[in-house]
Amino acid sequence: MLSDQQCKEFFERGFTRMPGALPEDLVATMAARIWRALEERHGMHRHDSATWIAGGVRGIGDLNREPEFRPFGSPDIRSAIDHLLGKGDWQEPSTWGQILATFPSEQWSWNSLFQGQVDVSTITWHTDYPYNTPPTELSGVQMFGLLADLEPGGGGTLVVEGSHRVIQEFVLDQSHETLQKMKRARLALLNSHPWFKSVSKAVSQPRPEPWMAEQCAVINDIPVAVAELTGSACDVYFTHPWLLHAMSPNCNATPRLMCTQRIRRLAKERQIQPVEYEEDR
Ligand SMILES: O=C(O)CCC(=O)C(=O)O
Repeated sequence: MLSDQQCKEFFERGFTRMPGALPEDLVATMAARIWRALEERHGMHRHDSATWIAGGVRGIGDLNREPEFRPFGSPDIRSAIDHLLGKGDWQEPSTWGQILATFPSEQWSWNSLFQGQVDVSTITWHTDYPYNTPPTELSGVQMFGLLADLEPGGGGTLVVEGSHRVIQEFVLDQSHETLQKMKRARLALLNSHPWFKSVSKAVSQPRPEPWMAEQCAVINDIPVAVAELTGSACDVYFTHPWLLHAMSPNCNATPRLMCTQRIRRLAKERQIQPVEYEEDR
């Protein structure tokens, strides 16, 4: 269950943090399973940073099918989802906890990571939910769970606070054709205001914080700002389905271990189209 303040934050800022939402033993088990896979598949050892491969880890996307990850859907998490979407009004996911892991590198700056690893020249702001759902209705909720402590600059997911409210207005003026395709709608959104264009450019600074502190604006009377999901192991962020977010480089010394889970609201008499999780980009 979320507090009134957390609900207010969720709807105003587009995200709220539930500290200590996951049991410590569960997080320890999940993290141990990830490390076992990293060792088996990539030769990366938990206590030997010389074996770590910098950047986002690929090839562990199947882990969430394993039993260690199922308890991510714990009673506390379920009760918070019930609170936001309504009990019995959301679809039980087939798996829980998609892994997000990014490793540090001393040599790579924020800028070079973006250019070399994440994307050619841009920060790819996106949502994981389509844009053709009724703007007044919450079509789902996305969660980001921390499986290790996460300091600023350490690869935590970047979000654009307030962007869900901009999107709620944006979709009202768009054609059915534009909204039908996630990529088309996303690009139309990012081209709809100069600020979105400016925060999509690669960043030529060694660390993200100075850049991030300046990235704020007011779009159609809605305050927007770039923020980073940080916190302690076991914390869970609940985010609005239309909160823009993006991967970020890890400029710290410790690996970023998180997992995400998308929950979709059950369709109410054809109003909500099935959620496309994979954007057609
Ligand atoms: O790795 C990240 O932090 C980004 C995650 C993301 O973009 C997503 O789950 O859609």
